[in-house]
Amino acid sequence: MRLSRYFLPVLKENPSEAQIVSHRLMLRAGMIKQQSAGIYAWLPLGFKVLRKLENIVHEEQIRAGHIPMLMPTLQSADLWRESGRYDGYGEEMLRMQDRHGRDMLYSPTAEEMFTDVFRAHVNSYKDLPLTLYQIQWKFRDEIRPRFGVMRGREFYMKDGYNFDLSKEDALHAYNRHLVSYLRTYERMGLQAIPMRADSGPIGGDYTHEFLVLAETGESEVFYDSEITDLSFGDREIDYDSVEQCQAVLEEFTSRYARTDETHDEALFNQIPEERRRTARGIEVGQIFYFGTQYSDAMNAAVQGPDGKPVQIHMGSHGIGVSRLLGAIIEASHDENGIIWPEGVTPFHVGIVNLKQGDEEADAACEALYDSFTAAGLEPLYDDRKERAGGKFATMDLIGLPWRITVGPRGLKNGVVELTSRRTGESEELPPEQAVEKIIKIYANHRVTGL
Ligand code: 5CA
Repeated sequence: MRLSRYFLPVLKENPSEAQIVSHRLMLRAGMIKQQSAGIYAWLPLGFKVLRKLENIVHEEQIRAGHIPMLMPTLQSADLWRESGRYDGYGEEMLRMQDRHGRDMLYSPTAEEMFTDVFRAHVNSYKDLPLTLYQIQWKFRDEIRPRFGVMRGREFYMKDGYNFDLSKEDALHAYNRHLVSYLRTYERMGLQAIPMRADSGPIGGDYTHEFLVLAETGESEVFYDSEITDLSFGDREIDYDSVEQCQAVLEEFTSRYARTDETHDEALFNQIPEERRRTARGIEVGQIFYFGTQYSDAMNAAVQGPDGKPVQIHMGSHGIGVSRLLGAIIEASHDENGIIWPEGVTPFHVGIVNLKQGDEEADAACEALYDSFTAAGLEPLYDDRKERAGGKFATMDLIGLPWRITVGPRGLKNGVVELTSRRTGESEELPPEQAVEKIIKIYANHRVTGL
């Protein structure tokens, strides 16, 4: 993409309405624009990152054997009356009537609708296990929408639902989700810690929240510091293996890590004092096993081998896809702007032309642009007739992890400058070597975008 032809409405001034750094930087970098309280327009740069996060989630869900589909955002209230949640859900649910006076609602989550699709089409034990999921907009009329996309009213969520024949099978689905979530967050450059949590209006006894540690997080968390040494890394897991998924669950959940809702001071105090940590965290996902609560209420059973009906054990599993943008920025920025992890960056490399209009500089930039594009990478070329200082400031603000600076002086010596956004370190090298280096860096971070 050439910056002169892109739509990147960056703001020079700090917007006064933003209280936390991620919200401020998303507004300043031209990623989002507020349309109503807690409802945002996703401008091209924000939309690009949102799509990359969505694609990572899809890739990891499909790897775990889960099946993507799409539900409508508007649902009939009748389904929710059947499950018994319509009255209890309260003011967070946005309710409306259509022209015939039928009660409708904007989905805050979709247990009922998935259970409804399941009961309409699945009749036999032979069709299980089954996990269906979607990535779709949700609406919760939060009493205090704040911090930009972090607590929105309209937000983008991956929600998945497993259907199993026994508690044992459903707990395997739970463990499988935990493993796939660990992989997902790591690919996004995040450490998200599974913590024992409270199940709230979704219900059920088994639930973990995934939290990214950040001072601006809304949850208070308590954990054993050993947990932050764990990393999933690039291990290959057989998602069908009960033992392998169980082993990962035990590794990542055996140490003390709880949100304030489930915190137990006496247990916490059994950890050696130097390892006890109290901090704040951003909840980027949650997994639940809730048994037969919805399948019973909605008569979703299948026929077992002996012809008798078998109850369905379910769980649901969510990732806050739009919230993740805020969480990543909270975890990765400096005073000049965002620092995108390679796995989610909107463009892979920025090209800054120090002297637009200079024949040699222009030609060198075009050649770099073509090489990256041919290699399947997305460069952002700042080809505007602007001062170098302004170009650097924009690149720093939008946070591309790598920048190549091209100017007549360097070109005389056959070199360009390659700069890391994270460390600020620069090196001079011939353009072909800079290209090679960037291609190598991204070899393990391929995500298709827009
Ligand atoms: N049905 C279950 C799992 S699919 C469910 O709704 N879980 S949830 O309530 O925990 O939401 C899943 C994730 O969505 C949360 O972990 C959080 O990351 C994100 N989320 C929840 N509310 C908001 C909100 N108001 N703004 C942005 N993200 C949100």
